[in-house]
Amino acid sequence: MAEQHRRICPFCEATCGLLLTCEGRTVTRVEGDKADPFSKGFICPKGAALADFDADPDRIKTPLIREDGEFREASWDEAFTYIDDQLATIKERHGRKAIAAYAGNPSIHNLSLVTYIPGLLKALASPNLFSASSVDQVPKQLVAAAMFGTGLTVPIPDIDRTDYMLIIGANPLVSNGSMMTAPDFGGRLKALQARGGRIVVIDPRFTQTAKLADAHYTIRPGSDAYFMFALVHTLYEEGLVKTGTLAEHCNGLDELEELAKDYSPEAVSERCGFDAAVIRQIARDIAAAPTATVYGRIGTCTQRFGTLASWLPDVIHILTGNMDREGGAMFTRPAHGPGNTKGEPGKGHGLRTGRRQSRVRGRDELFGEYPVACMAEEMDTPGEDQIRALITIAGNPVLSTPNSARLDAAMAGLDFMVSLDVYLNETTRHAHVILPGVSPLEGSHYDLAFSQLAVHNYARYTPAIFPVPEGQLDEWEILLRLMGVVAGMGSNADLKFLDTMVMTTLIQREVALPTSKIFGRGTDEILEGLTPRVGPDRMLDFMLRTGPYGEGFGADPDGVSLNKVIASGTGIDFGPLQSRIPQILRTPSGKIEVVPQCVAKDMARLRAGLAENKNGLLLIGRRHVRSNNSWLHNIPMLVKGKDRCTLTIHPDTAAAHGLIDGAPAKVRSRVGEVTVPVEVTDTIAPGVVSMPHGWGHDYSASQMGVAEAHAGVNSNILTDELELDEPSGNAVLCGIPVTIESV
Ligand SMILES: Nc1nc2c(c(=O)[nH]1)N[C@H]1C(S)=C(S)[C@@H](COP(=O)(O)OP(=O)(O)OC[C@H]3O[C@@H](n4cnc5c(=O)[nH]c(N)nc54)[C@H](O)[C@@H]3O)O[C@H]1N2
Ligand SMILES: Nc1nc2c(c(=O)[nH]1)N[C@H]1C(S)=C(S)[C@@H](COP(=O)(O)OP(=O)(O)OC[C@H]3O[C@@H](n4cnc5c(=O)[nH]c(N)nc54)[C@H](O)[C@@H]3O)O[C@H]1N2
Ligand code: SF4
Ligand SMILES: [Mo]
Repeated sequence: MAEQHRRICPFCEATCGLLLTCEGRTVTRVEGDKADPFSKGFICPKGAALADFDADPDRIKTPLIREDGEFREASWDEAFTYIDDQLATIKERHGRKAIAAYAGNPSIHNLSLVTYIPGLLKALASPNLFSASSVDQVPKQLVAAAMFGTGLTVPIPDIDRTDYMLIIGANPLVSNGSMMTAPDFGGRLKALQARGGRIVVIDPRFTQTAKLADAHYTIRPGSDAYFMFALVHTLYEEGLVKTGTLAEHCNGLDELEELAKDYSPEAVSERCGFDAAVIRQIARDIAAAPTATVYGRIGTCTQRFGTLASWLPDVIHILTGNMDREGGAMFTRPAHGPGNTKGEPGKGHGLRTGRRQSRVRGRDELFGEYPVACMAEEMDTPGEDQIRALITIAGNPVLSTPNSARLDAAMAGLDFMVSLDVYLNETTRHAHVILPGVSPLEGSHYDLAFSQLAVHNYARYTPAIFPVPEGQLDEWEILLRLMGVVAGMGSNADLKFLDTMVMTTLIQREVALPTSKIFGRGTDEILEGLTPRVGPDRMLDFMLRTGPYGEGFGADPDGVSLNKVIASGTGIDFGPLQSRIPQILRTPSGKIEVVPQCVAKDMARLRAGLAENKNGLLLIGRRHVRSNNSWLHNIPMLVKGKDRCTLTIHPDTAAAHGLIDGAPAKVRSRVGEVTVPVEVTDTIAPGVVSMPHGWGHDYSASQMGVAEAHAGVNSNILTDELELDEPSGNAVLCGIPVTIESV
């Protein structure tokens, strides 16, 4: 008999509510859940493919051990005994620093992973931690931490109430939004226009978002910081600055005018490929709009001036009175109680970075990690503390990080590698042991990260639809077992004991906080209050009950708990975003640091770059509505149709290089070369070429039949591991200098 189940989509940051029709263990239909108060029935092609992903016969379900270049199925005990043996030997011979870890993007979309990875990494006690953050959003987090005090205090464009939205380096109609959780982004943009608002898009490509916008302007890749400084310059020069009452909460406001002095629209026009008069007009429009917001994403983060280009939108918010007010940029107040709701309101220890440096390049640690662009050199440069073993969790760095040919070779040289993943792919083929993750439908779901980046305050939860299959382990159990291994407790530590230990640590920290709802209470009493739950659901319940709306284990009977969220059905609505400054601040000064050090220190580099790079071809990326980074290319309905892994190029640029539509071209950068079919289109600016990332499924030994048949080319063979956004260490993936010739 058919049954219907709700499930929050795990595939992207929009967190849409889906409705699944199931017959037995089979999902027969996936649709948008109209009853979901946040996503209201929205669904995209990826969400619709959830059933196909669940049923994908290539998804791995048993531990795999590589022997003589071939993978064979193994029992869990055999797999963990092998892992324990290898890691213990490496640690004994080379020390804890020799074992590294990389966590990929789906780690954040998966409740088991997001709650249990921290414990594993702590037990690993290695400085060599990496993640997809440093090919993504780390500049935004650096700026948030430096200005407001924590890395997730990210101002969120108040899309549902704003009158003007400047979208720069983002294509939310395709990506469905990122670092800003807003299901049906397109519908929200149309509603913005319908209430008389205006949308302006700045992108080297004429994207789907640009098509919907009221105006679109192209920009030279990597020059967004100059453009936005020119907006700031104009605001000052034309007397348009109106900070209002926020000024009393700001440190360093008066430095801004001086910093922007040299970047008049006329001074940056050529560098940006942007008409100075248009820049002035945009500044005036932002200042004149009743409310306005600036939203930047991958195009402004994964570029040379990623930190500055992620900071400037907030400067514009502050200078135009749009920071922390309705219709501007605001702060979410999520129910699970992240750092900016803990401790004394309005003050904290702020950003701490540089507690250690990477061995080869001497890069500072940031948020406990080194830039992933440094990972290969830490593996292939001999010496003390060289990385010899790697644990990957839900990551595919061979396709997603810069100079992937070097990383691919470095991984092949590791003494040992273990991967927790759902596919045998370009990265996991290097593993000696692959541990299989479960289907998303076999675990419960709550978005810890995205509920703190959402445009509305919600708590939404969906339970597991199917049980974890007989003989498989849930991912949190796998992580606990790995934790036991790296903590020296052997291959088969008592998971119940470890789980209680992890939970107890969280409780102990909370009851010691004088501002906590459960300050001074007994750990055992709280632990008892969480029974009979275990695993991620227990942790989630604890977070919700001690969070800002929480019932505090009896302290506030009207407050929330996981039971209450479950009882609500589609989730609890805590209302639209509200002003939260100064309570949300966690800087030592108790103020917004308007010009933080990470920004001030990078101004000289910005100045030096003003004269550079006016000609020459620059490579950028792009996304497609039927892709998800590197890992949904094995789903037939998502790869059907014409080849999407092409090099798009403007007709004039193509003609100048003797390239014709459909023919292959050779693209070269400092680090590599690829051959890729050309797609001539006037939807891209002259002098810029674009290739999507996440393709190149033609590595031998991977096991994804559909993806291999639609292999495409790995664009990260061209991106350069030495090119970083200096302050954050984020990789530069947009604006890579390349040369092109026809083949
Ligand atoms: N050139 C270029 N490169 C880029 C980008 C770009 O724009 N241009 N974008 C960057 C960005 S924003 C990101 S986020 C990174 C992504 O970088 P990664 O996170 O390294 O790569 P993904 O392609 O997301 O791969 C995710 C992996 O997780 C596995 N997986 C999926 N679901 C689960 C699960 O539930 N459990 C487990 N255990 N495994 C799972 C998949 O099989 C896959 O191996 O790529 C970056 N790379
Ligand atoms: N369908 C789909 N959705 C996704 C993903 C996916 O792979 N497919 N990935 C998810 C992930 S992990 C993330 S992080 C988000 C990313 O979300 P978005 O940032 O919205 O995604 P992109 O489509 O990469 O948009 C970046 C835009 O920046 C432009 N650009 C490139 N260089 C520059 C520049 O120098 N300046 C300016 N102004 N623009 C530039 C590109 O042309 C592109 O249109 O998407 C998420 N959603
Ligand atoms: S927009 Fe994102 S969350 Fe919504 S259905 Fe598509 S992939 Fe899933
Ligand atoms: Mo990302």
